[in-house]
Amino acid sequence: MADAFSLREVLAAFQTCVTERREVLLGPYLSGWRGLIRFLHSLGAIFSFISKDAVAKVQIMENYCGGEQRDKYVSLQSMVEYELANGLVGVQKRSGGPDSGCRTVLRLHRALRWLQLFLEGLRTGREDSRTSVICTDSYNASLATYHPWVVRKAATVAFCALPPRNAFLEIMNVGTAEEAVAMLGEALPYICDVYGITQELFAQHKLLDLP
Ligand code: 1PZ
Repeated sequence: MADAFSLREVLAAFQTCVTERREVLLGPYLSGWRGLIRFLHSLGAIFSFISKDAVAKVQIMENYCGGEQRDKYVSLQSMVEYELANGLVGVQKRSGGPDSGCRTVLRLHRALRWLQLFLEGLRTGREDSRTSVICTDSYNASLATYHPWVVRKAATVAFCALPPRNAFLEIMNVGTAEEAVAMLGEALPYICDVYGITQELFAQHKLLDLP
C-alpha cells in the first residue's frame, strides 16, 4: 500500500475539510497534513528537518483532538472560540506553557499558502521549468517571511535536491505528468478554499501574528 500512495487522496482530504457551514474540520485537515508529510518523506532524508517540524505540529494538534477537550477541537472555528474564551492563546512571547492549537495551526496555515503557490507553480509551469526554482519562489513569497536566516538557507539548499518538474509530477503517483496537472487543477481550488476560510477566521480574531 505504501507504494500505491497517491497525492490525489492526500489533496482530497482538504476537499472534505470544509463543511456546509464553511467550518474547517480538524480531522481531515490533519490527515491531509499526515499525507503531505509522508510524501515529503519519500523525497529523501534531506527534507527531514522540515518533516520533523511538521510532524511535531501535527502531533500537538492530534493530541488536542484526542484529548480531554476533544469536543472543542472538532473544527478550527470551535478551537478558536474555545482557546480564546479560556485565555489559552498567548499573545506575548512563548512562555514555556504548552503551545496553543491556534499558534500551532497558524504555522501549518502559513505552510499551506506555500503549498498552494508551489502546486500552482508546478501546474502552470513549462515542461522544462525547474522544480527547485518554483519551490524557492513560492517559499520566498510566503513562508520565508516568518523564518530566520538559517532556516531560509537550509530550506533553499534542500530545494535544490528536488527532481525536475515532470519527474516530480510523476512521483505524485497520479499517472502521467499531464494527468497530475489535471488533478492539481481540480484539487487546488479546495486548498485555496481552506486557506481562505482559515485566513479570514484568524484575521477576524487578530490571530495572524501569534508568537
Ligand atoms: C517539496 C519540497 C518541500 C518543501 C517544504 C517547504 C517548507 C519549508 C519549511 C522549512 C521549515 C523547517 C524548519 C522549521 C521551522 C519552524 O521554525 C517553523 C515555525 O515554527 P515555530 O518555530 O514557530 O514553532 N515551522 C514552520 O514554518 C512549519 C513548516 C511546515 C512545513 C511543512 C511542509 C510540508 C511539505 C509538503 C510537501 C508536499
